[in-house]
Amino acid sequence: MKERLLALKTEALQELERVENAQQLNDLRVKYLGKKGPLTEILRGMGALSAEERPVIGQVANEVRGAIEEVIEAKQAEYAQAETANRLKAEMVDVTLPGRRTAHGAVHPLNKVIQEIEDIFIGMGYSVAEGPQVEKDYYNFEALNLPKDHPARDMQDSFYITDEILMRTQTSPVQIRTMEKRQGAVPIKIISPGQVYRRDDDDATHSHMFTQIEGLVIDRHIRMSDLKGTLLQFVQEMFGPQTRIRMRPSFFPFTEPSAEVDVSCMMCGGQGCRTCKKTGWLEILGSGMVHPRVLEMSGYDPNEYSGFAFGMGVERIAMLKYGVDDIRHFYTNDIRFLKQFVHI
Ligand code: 2NM
Repeated sequence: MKERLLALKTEALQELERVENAQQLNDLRVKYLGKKGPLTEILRGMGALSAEERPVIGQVANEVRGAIEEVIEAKQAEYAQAETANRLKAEMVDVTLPGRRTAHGAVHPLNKVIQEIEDIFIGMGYSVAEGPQVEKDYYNFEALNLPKDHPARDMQDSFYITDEILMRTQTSPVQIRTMEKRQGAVPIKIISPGQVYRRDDDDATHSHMFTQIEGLVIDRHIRMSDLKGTLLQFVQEMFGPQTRIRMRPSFFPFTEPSAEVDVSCMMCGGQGCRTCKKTGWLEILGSGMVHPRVLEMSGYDPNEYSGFAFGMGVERIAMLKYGVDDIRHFYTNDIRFLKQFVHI
């Protein structure tokens, strides 16, 4: 029996020498050490041995098993290592390779200017209010002291949806809605940015849709100097601390008195250049003290409260700021135009 065991060991080790892969190795493990293998069979037959022989043969059998196991385990480790090495090689990543650039969007120049203006007014305690672009005639005209027969309400000038509903022509209806909602409470300090619509033929300086920001302040004792100080603070934050303003008398149905506000040209500092047509001034704002009838219609007693309001075109400011020569660039979405603002 000892001879059989030693022969088995020699045979197994010889066969293991010739093994070429993990599969073959496993097959040999099953063949020699498995439940149906010769070693198991020999051990099972040990019951027939004498008490003297049993431990001797048992020891030899264990040695044979141990020798075969040792070779199998060594080879298994070898194959496992080789497999790991192969996988690492196959999955190797060169972390020093430059990455692929992904295309990414950017904030539209008009939205950049809106955000900048919002930040300035938020810094002065204002809130941002928004409202519908499809608006009732009442909020867009009637409540702004533009009665039915007013020339500015010409059907030719606005996009009407029905007799009573139109695309808003300013963002002032947002301010009327705010006054209504606040039911006479003060203070109101809001700005309202958004798209507005007018029936115009598009050209380099006109668009049937454009962007406006209007502001409204209502409280007790609000006067023209508050308007002037607010707008001076705004333009100095927007265009630089050396910026000056001048106010010229004007007319709007919803403000009295009304004023057109010019800023000293940010291109030449007021010296006169192409941008300001040699005048040193640029017209960028309309403004005034809220008309008593406007206050009254929206629930504010004009004997107790007063307010100022102003409005500006965002495209015009963006065109001045970025040197854009055609308003239509803002809407045609030519990627070559938009890309110029990615880093600004
Ligand atoms: C402007 C110019 C002057 C204005 C007035 C109002 C309201 F609702 F209070 F009556 N909101 N905005 C206003 C005043 C707008 O835009 C050129």
